[in-house]
Amino acid sequence: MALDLETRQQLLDTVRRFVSERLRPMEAQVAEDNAVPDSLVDEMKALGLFGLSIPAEYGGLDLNMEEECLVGIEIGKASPAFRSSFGTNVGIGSQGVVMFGTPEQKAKYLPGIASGDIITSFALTEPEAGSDSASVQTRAIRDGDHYVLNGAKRYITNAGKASLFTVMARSDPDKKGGAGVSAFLVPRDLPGLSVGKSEKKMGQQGAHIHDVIFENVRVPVENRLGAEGEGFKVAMQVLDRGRLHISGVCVGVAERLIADCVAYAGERKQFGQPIASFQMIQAMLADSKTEALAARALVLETARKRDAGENVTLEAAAAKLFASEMVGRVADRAVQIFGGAGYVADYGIERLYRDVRIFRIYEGTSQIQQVIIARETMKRGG
Ligand code: COS
Repeated sequence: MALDLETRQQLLDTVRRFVSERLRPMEAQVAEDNAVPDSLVDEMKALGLFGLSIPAEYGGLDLNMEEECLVGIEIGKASPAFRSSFGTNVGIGSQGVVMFGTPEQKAKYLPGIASGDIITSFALTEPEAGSDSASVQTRAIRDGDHYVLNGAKRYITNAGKASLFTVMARSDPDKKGGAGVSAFLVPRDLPGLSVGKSEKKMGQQGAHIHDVIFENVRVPVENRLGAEGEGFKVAMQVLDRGRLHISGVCVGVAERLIADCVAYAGERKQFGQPIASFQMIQAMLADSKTEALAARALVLETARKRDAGENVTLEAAAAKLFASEMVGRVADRAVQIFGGAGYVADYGIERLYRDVRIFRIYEGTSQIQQVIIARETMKRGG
């Protein structure tokens, strides 16, 4: 159920204050240390950020998609590494349980996910199954009242801290593609599950991705999420939703970069005047602002459609495609407007330029979004 407008405003004001007073001053330090301090994570927990999307009966804030995207926009104004601390709990790590979990699974896991006591990860990608995610090779062989999991997952966000994984694995080797895949809730402490090192990345230092290895991990049948063979559809519906959330974050980063550019262009003087007075700088600002406004409108309109019960597979893919490409262009223009200062580390612009690059890749590359948009458009007849 939607929040009343006053409560919504209060929530957004609180998040805005948290971003400007607590997160932004820590950005450079977090990037340097490649770690978000536990004390800040505790503050995020206290604000309810881990439970934005979890129903109220399980202790979450129960936001609808529009509200979640609005929070995502505000959070996007701080380094995206911060969001990653709670991003899997709000999105791909929890929504399988919210949408497809049994009452027992929900009661067991959602309260801990909402409070942040349980950190979650979504384990779909494998070395040989990236964009072609239906071809997962991790096996789940039924053995009495267990499934035995064997295989390896790659680039799994928050795996280092996760205590609960949503794992897509092939339960029927005779079925090709998504049809043979099931989803499982796999607690980290099951014997045979191990997590690899944190990968060195281009950006978003402070957020971590790891391999996850399964060697004869015995998962109780009651931990299967959805019916056997339905795991790929679980993953796709979780991603439909996740893509919308990410799009909101892209809008937030873009709005922040535009504000940073306006401030800098007003101060920086060349040829005896602030560079903001030059039309070529203004043109870059105008393009960035126009594109950010368009992305904001697309994201929020799609979120409202989803809240109204419409299928938004196409629109969520379009929002992800447009918003992630848009923030890449905005970040590129920001480096240009800042000039040399955009290229050196002190101003943080080059850091954001690197940080936003992953938005065009994870939760489905731009090219996969194009595939989805084209297919759905043809399915709908236009
Ligand atoms: N919602 C519900 N069901 C969906 C769905 C969705 N969004 N997308 C696909 N499905 C269903 C299809 O309807 C189909 O069901 P039937 O077999 O009953 O007809 C089944 O799933 C297989 O779908 P499809 O034939 O479209 O699978 P493909 O392998 O051709 O393509 C893409 C699927 C490419 C769209 C998918 O693999 C994908 O999104 N890849 C990117 C993965 C990704 O985002 N990875 C990031 C890692 S997670 S951070």
